[in-house]
Amino acid sequence: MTRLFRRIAAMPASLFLLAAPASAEAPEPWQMGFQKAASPIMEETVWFHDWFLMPIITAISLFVLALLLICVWRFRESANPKPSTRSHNTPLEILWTLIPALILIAIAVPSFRLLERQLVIPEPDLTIKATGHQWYWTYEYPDHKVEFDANLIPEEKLKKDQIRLLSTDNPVVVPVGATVRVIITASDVIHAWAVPAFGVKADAVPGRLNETWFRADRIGAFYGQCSELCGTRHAYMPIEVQVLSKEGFLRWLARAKRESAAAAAQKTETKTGGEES
Ligand SMILES: [Cu+2]
Repeated sequence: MTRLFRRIAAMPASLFLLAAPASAEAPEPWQMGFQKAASPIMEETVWFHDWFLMPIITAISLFVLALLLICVWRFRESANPKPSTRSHNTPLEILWTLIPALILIAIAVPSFRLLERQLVIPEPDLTIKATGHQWYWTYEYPDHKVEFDANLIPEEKLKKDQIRLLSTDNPVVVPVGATVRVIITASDVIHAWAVPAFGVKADAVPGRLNETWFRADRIGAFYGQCSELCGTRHAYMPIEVQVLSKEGFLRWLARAKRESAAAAAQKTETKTGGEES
C-alpha cells in the first residue's frame, strides 16, 4: 500500500495535467479503425498497424495488381496467337524470393519489439485479478483486500452516461499513469479479458493464470467485452475500467475496502448463522 502511494507520488505531474479531460473509449456504430489509444502499448500497436504495416501491404497489393493488369493486357490471346514457351527465369526467381524475405524481416523487427513490450510486464504499481464466470467478472485487488463482482447493467436501468451492453454495476478502477498488472483466470469455461483502448486481450482459462499489463495515460471510462465465446450470455459480460486521478483512486480504494470488509463479514455471519439453525 505504502509502495503504491510512493509510486503514484513519484509520477510526473505533467502526466496528471495531460490526462485532465475525462474521456470515454467505446466502440461506435460503423467504426472502421481502432479505438483511440489510451496506453503506451496501444499507441505502439496503432502506429505499427496504421503507419507501418498498412503502407507496406497497400504498396504490395497495388504492385501485384499492376503486374496482373500488365500480364492480362500484354499476354492476352489476341496479341499472342503463338504462346511463349518460356518456363523459368533464375535471376527473377531469386529476386522474388529475396525481396519478400527482406520485407518480412523488416516487418518482424518492430513486430517482435511490440510483442516483447506486451509480454514482459514492468514492475507493477497495482495488481488486479480478474476471474471470468458465466457470465460476469469478479475482480480482486489482492494487495488491498478488495473484491467485487461486475455485472452488466440491464438496459432499463441505464443511467445517462452509461452505455448499453458495456457499462457494469462495479467498474474496475485504476489510477492514471500507474502500471497495472492484470492476472486473468476463469472458474468455469474459457473467457477472455479485453480492453481495446489499452491494447489488452488475454484468455481467462480455468486452472491457469494469465498475465497482462497496461498503463492508462488518461482519465476516463474504457470499455471492453469478453472475447472468447463462453456460452449463451457471452455478449452480456462487459468490462468497464474507470481511470481516475490518483486522489480519486485512493478515495475509491478506501470505500471499496470498507465495502469488501463489510461483505466478507456478512458472508461469515450468514454462514455461522446457518450452521446454528
Ligand atoms: Cu465470453
